[in-house]
Formats: sequence, structure tokens, C-alpha cells
Amino acid sequence: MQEEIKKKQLAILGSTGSIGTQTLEVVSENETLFEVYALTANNQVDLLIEQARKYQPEMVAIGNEAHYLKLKNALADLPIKVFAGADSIAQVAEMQPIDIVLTAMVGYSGLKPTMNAIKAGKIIALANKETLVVAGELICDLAAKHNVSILPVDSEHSAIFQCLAGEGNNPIEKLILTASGGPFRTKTITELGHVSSAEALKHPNWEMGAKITIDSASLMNKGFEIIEAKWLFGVTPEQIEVVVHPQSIIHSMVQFADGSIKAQLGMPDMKLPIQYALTYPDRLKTNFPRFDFNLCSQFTFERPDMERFRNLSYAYYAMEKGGNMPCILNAANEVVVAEFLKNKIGFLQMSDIIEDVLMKAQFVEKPTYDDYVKTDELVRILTMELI
Ligand code: MN3
Repeated sequence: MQEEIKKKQLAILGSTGSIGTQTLEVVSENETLFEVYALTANNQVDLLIEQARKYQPEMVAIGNEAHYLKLKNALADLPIKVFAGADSIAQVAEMQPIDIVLTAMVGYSGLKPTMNAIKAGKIIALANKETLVVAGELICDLAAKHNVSILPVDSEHSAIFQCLAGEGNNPIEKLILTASGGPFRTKTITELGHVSSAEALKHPNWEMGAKITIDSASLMNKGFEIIEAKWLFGVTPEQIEVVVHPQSIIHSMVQFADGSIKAQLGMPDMKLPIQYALTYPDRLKTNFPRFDFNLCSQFTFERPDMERFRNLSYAYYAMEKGGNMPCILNAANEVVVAEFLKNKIGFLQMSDIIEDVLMKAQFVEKPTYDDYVKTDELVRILTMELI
């Protein structure tokens, strides 16, 4: 008799976003390996209903409580438990049968559920980089204490993680994160003063949600990624370099103590890093499009311009300063991005306001969880006042 392999039980937090929907595609392609135990979303109730009917999880949760009745009624004929509210999302993440929690929520909201999942001993497939930006030290301490692995889903960090496979304790000299440069890479500072949110939403290589697409255009995303890399790989700020590589084929690199550089390459497709995190340390066959060297005759590299894209320098500053400074940076950024998307402020103003907030917000050198909560709350108010 053939022994049945126990399917891995997944919780997908943020299942209706870009990473969430692609994770479900990966699940569909590997039905013998994975089962969806829980799905959560913040606002997109119709898509959550559709996903719940298709994947039949044990439970679903919607962040925005206004959608509770609609969700409950739409799934009334199925044995699916339905919850609502931000707290319920954090509670879903700790349910006993879950093996892996994939965190694909947007921004600061991912912090609490990720902490709960770690405390409950779940493997974390981390797509919500803001969690590590806001509270990297706390999350890493918690993960060490509960002996939990945090597997990167972010393509750059997945690339580094793949380069480190099999390297044991070989010393890293530096991490080289690649950046596409975003849609405004070649724009002058004068031109950047006039770009619209609609233009910023057109990323040349990656299809992503609105928030991260704006962050990519302003290089804040890369700024967050250097902080994310510091925590995931335990390196110092001086060991993290950013290089602009507009083709987005090299996803990132590791330079070792002997000078050797390893890179991970592939088509820009998030399903690959998602699948690698879910199946690690195994690699499964896929039919994703393959990179063809004959169709891409050159790879180019540039230094990131921190005069035009100041957010990257603010991220280096916040990373070096430590404490709650990255949390301040994140909260200010969440507010300015929301205002930019509403066309209330211009592209360059986002950086002006962030700089102002970094100078004015209350610095805490050794923050506790409560300090992070307080910082996030106060900085949002301060940022709105400065707008
Ligand atoms: Mn990335």
C-alpha cells in the first residue's frame, strides 16, 4: 500500500493581493503537496469569497468588519468558519494544524499576525517585508526563541537565500541587492517633480500591488529590502550594496570572503520565490517561462542615484541608526504613499515629508513591542500634520 504524504497546511495572510493570488496558483499546481487551511484578506471580499469556494479552507477572515455579513452569507452552504477584524487575522495565524504561514499583507498590519504565528511555532514564508523593517530585532529574537524558520519570499532575498544554500558558515563579504530602478530610473529631478501616481503605477518588469509599486518607483522598496536583508542574513549595513540592473534577471548576489560572487537568475516571476519558500529545501519542476540568453543580449548595471531617489539614503540612515527609526520610516512612508496615490502630494514631496518626519519623530533606542505600536500611531499623526 502506498503511504500517503501528509499535505502541508497553509495559511495565506493577504490572499487577495498579488502575492496571495500567485501563492494560490502555486498551490493549484501542487495539489498533492499543499492544502489551504486559512485565507485572510483586508477588503477584497468578493475575491476572498471566490477563493474560499474554490480552495475550501477550514477558515477565512476579513480585516474590514463591514464585510463580515456578506462573507458569512456567501459561504453559508459550506463548512467554512468565518471571522472578521484585524485581531481575528492574528488569531487565525496560530491555529494548530497550520504548518506554514505565508504573510503577504500590506505594511505594518503584518506585524502582529507574524508575531503570533512565530509564537505558535509556524514556519514563516515572509512576503510582508515591512514586518522586518518595523521590528526586525524583535521578530528575529522571537524566531530564535521559538526555533522558527523565516523563509524569504521577496525575490532579492530568495535569491540571496538560494546563493547561500550549501555554503554552511562560509563568511559573507557582502550582499548585492539588485534593483530594477523602477519606471523613473532615467527621469531628471525636474521631471520627477511632475510625475503622476498613474505613471508611478506602471512598473517596467514586475506586476505588483499599488503600495509596493509606488515604493519601487521611489526606491523606498529597495530601502526596505536592505533593512530586510540585514535581519534575514545577519549582516552589517556596510555589507549591503544596491546595484541597479534594469533587466531584472539577476535577482541578487552574494560575495563571499574569497571574492567569489554567486548570483541567482531567472525570469521576473514571483511564483518561483513563492514556490521555493513553500517547498524549501526541495526544488520542484515548474512550467514557468524560462530565461533565454539569446533574447537578452546584455545585462547592464548602474549605481543607484540617491540624490534623485533620496528614500534609499533615508533607509540606510534608519538602518544604521536602528531602534525605532526604521519603524518611523515605514509609518511615514505608508502615509505619504497613500496621499500620493490620492494625488494629494507630489512624488518628490514624499521624500521631503519623510525626511522631516525622521528628524522630528521621537527616537527610541531599545524599543519594545508597545514602543513600536506607539511609534507607528504617533508617526502617522505627525506625518499628516506635516503634509
Ligand atoms: Mn523585492
